[in-house]
Amino acid sequence: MGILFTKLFSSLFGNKEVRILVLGLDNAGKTTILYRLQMGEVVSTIPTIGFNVETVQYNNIKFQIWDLGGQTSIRPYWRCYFPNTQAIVYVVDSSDTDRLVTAKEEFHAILEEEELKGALVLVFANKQDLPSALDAAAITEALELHKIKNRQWSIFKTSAIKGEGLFEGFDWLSNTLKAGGG
Ligand SMILES: Nc1nc2c(ncn2[C@@H]2O[C@H](COP(=O)(O)OP(=O)(O)OP(=O)(O)O)[C@@H](O)[C@H]2O)c(=O)[nH]1
Ligand SMILES: [Mg+2]
Repeated sequence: MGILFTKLFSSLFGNKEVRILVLGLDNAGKTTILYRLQMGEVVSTIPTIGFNVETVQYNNIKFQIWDLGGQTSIRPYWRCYFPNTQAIVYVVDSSDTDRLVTAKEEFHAILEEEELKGALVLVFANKQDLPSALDAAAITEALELHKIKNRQWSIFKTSAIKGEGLFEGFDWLSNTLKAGGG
């Protein structure tokens, strides 16, 4: 009864809690994004071995954000974090054209995972401040986003360094979650 009441209470007053995973190749900007969202500033990062986790309150939703290391040798451990995930934020370095095929392959492998079947997908085409960055249409094509079936997804251009695009992405995520997705 107590738990039921608490759940009812928090759904009425919007304290929804959502677990999200931030995935993507190493150097994509995942940790920079996490701390930009949490603290509103750019922190200097080192490659993540393992994970960082922070809670960010946004739009009446408490996002528990898991930022996982993206190096080749660490990627196999991503799956340990898959259960109970409502949304995936997939971060791409839009200037790293040499590795877009790898980014696409890892992305589609994630989409195949049974445990992530119900998760919403938000793609961040990051590092838009760099002159060599591909735009959202090019990243959409490179990642073959239009092949996604039976799942809500969206892509946003971001610059974690400048703090651009991140909240637009989280607006989409919170609106889609509130509308019953994920
Ligand atoms: N120019 C530019 N650089 C960025 C941006 N976002 C991140 N970076 C830089 O890219 C480098 C890698 O950023 P991280 O956030 O550590 O990358 P990561 O995805 O967490 O990498 P792993 O932890 O190894 O998986 C750092 O030097 C960041 O400052 C961006 O929007 N623009
Ligand atoms: Mg990192």
